[in-house]
Amino acid sequence: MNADDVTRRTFLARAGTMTALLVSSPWFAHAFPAREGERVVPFADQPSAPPREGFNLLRWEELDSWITPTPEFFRVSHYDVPTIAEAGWRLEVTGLVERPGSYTLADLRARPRAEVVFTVECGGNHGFPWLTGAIGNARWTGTPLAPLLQAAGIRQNGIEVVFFGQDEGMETLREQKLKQNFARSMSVEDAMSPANLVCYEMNGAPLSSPHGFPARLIAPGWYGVANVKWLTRIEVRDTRFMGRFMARDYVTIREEERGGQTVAVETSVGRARLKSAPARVTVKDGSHRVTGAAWGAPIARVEVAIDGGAWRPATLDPTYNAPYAWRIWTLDWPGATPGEHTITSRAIDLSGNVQPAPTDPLIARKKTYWESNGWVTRTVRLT
Ligand SMILES: Nc1nc2c(c(=O)[nH]1)N[C@H]1C(S)=C(S)[C@@H](COP(=O)(O)O)O[C@H]1N2
Ligand SMILES: [Mo]
Repeated sequence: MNADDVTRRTFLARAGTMTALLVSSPWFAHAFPAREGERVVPFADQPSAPPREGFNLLRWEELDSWITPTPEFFRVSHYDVPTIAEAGWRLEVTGLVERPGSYTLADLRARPRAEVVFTVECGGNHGFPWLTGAIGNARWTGTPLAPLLQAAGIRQNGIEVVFFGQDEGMETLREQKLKQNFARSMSVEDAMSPANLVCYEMNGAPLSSPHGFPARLIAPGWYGVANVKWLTRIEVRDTRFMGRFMARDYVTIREEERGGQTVAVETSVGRARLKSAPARVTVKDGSHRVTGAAWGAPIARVEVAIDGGAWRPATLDPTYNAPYAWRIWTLDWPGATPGEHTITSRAIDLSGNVQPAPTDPLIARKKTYWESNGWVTRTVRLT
């Protein structure tokens, strides 16, 4: 081996390390266009402090990348955060199936790989003044769920697929204290969606404990709560599942009219809803720009109203466009005057649905904080 070879090998090794670094920090390559030297004008209406630490909520003004870096990704855990050792862990596929399955992490990794860029939003986001940053966009990798269910063979009478997490807590049910695991369910049809993944990687690295190591469900197009972390068991049943996070918590109550009567309708939080929000206002050489995000459905357009005025069309970022990921948008705001201004955004999806106004019965007649997908208005004070 000569010196040139050594240099070349060292170079290749270094290049390899560089590539590995870039690949393991995918958000590095996902900064969306910003004007060089622009300055962020902080919103005047900052969210209040969360009642407890640990949510790691998105700070909208810091949004500068399509992919949310994992350390900045919000976290919600309703019970404990279990630390699971890979060695003893298995994912069971059980219940009304012909061939129950039991998979190690290596088994799952050996199966076909698929990935999806999916914006996860907590169903409670924007439901409280302190909860406005329970959202993030990541690249999720795993193995498709449907073939796992097919391999198990769902029996004729199976109608419901329940996803159990390892985390557990004591629940008071009809005056009895009983232990339960976090669990969510879907109809067999919804569970069989080709988009669903049994996910083991987030942003190119194994899932971290707070985000569900060793494996979690990733259900693109559904609110955060459906994406069960620390998966241990997938169980097919012949009755609707009525666990806390399906039927008691994460339940929206809305008043509706039925034959001249007002009725309070309760529905389980499930599929994501069309939504958008202004993320940041920037200024460069006296010219202002609003940047934001839109998600929850394939986005056709976003419109922005300044001080409650006419809707102005925003420009959708042409670079990053994936069916389950948020779409970044910008609106140039020339001639912005000093003083206080409000900025409101609304998204329109490909089917023509419009993100609801606060006065829309969907929002105005909602009695609970879940599914708060109405227009988001932010305030800035310009000098
Ligand atoms: N096992 C389990 N899965 C869970 C939860 C939980 O408490 N336990 N929280 C859910 C809720 S309410 C949300 S919003 C998302 C948040 O995912 P993240 O913590 O990875 O951001 O996880 C969901 N999956
Ligand atoms: Mo959530």
